[in-house]
Amino acid sequence: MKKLIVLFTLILFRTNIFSQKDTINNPVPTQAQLEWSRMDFYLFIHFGPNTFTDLEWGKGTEPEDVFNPTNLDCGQWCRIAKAAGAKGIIITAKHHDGFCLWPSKYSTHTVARSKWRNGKGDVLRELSDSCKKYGLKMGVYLSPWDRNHPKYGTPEYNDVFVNMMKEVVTNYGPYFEFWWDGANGEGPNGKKQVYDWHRFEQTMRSIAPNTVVFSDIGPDIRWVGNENGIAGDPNWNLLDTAGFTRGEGAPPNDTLNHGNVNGKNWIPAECDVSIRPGWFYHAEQDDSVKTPQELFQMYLKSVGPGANLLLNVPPDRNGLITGFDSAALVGFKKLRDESFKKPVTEKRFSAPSSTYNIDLHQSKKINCIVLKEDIATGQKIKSFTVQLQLKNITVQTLHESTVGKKRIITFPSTEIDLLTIDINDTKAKPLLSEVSAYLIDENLIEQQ
Ligand code: FUL
Repeated sequence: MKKLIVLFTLILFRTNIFSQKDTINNPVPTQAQLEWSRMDFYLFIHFGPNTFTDLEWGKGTEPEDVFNPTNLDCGQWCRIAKAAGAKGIIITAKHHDGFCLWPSKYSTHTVARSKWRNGKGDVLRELSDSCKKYGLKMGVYLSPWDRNHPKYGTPEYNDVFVNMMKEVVTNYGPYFEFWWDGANGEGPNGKKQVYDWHRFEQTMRSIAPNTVVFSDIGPDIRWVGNENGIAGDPNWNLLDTAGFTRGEGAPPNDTLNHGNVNGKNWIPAECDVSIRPGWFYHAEQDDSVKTPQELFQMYLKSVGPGANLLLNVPPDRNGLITGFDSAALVGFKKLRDESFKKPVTEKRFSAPSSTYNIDLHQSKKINCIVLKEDIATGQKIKSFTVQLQLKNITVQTLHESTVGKKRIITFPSTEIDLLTIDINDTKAKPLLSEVSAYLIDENLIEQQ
């Protein structure tokens, strides 16, 4: 009996140690983060006075009448987003110039003071209604930096910002994502603001607990460290934020790009990038819209290493997305469809293993592999090897790092009949949930 008790205690003790080992430093995503991770690709809309003044950073002194789209149609934005296969739209409700695209009670620098629709217009209302109509998720960018607001640089501005957050969440939500830009400077009086980030975070948590909040360092989603649409390899969904602040006090760009392998917080990366050189519309950039092929390359470099792609498509002075941009977006969607609609092979797994063999039963050419890790219980795969084999001979071995929610690997077309994935190094027991292989247009693969 004594022996049995000792054995039982030992088993309990062991189980405890293992479960502790699995939970210690194994951050997991919240349900909202998990759902966000599945979105992969959505649009960013930069729209406001800058659209009409040809500036990128408005000064905040622009008269409200400057904002006057002649033919605004948020339905058109949504139809284009749908045609592009984007899952949602995030709009600059207020950029650094402080102009509010909705009739805020907490500022005089808003659409209500413009001639546009006799001061009765409301871009957030229209976009919110259109997103619901077309089944798109909506997000809002609200710049903390405000070059117009007279209270900027005083503690009262924190009240203004909190009130504005409440206003846009309550009147036009729900949102899938809320965006705090890290760019920061002086207000109209030359004063700098001491932001009450703690209060801002608490406000968002209490009024929109299912909305993920983006900034350089989260709390939910991090900046990827560049504006070129390139996520790191490896790409960890984890980040250490202790001792860092938003803006200038953020971790180095390289850290934001890769994340921290042993990071304490689940804060995955989002790649924000513009389809044009600028964030706002400038007519002279009509011939510099990225091509479908360039967008596809960007997809491989952002969604490919497991980040989300937030692609900016700025409407013009009519309030419409131009034909240049929409053609590029539709072309981009066609390339994704053609590439990923028909896998050469596709396998799902439900049990963890260190080796996965995928027998094609006949020889076939592939040049792309897509892997998925079940991240609901954390991100665990540190490195893996892919062996491409034909008639029992290994024709190529690829040494790779992280997997995460999705990992796309491309390589020159290779004829194979067996694909072997070996998980080499892990943080804890991982589950590779899916592996599929494709033969995509060779011209879409950049030679490495
Ligand atoms: C930056 C801003 O300064 C740019 O104007 C743009 O909004 C970009 C997405 O973020 O920090």
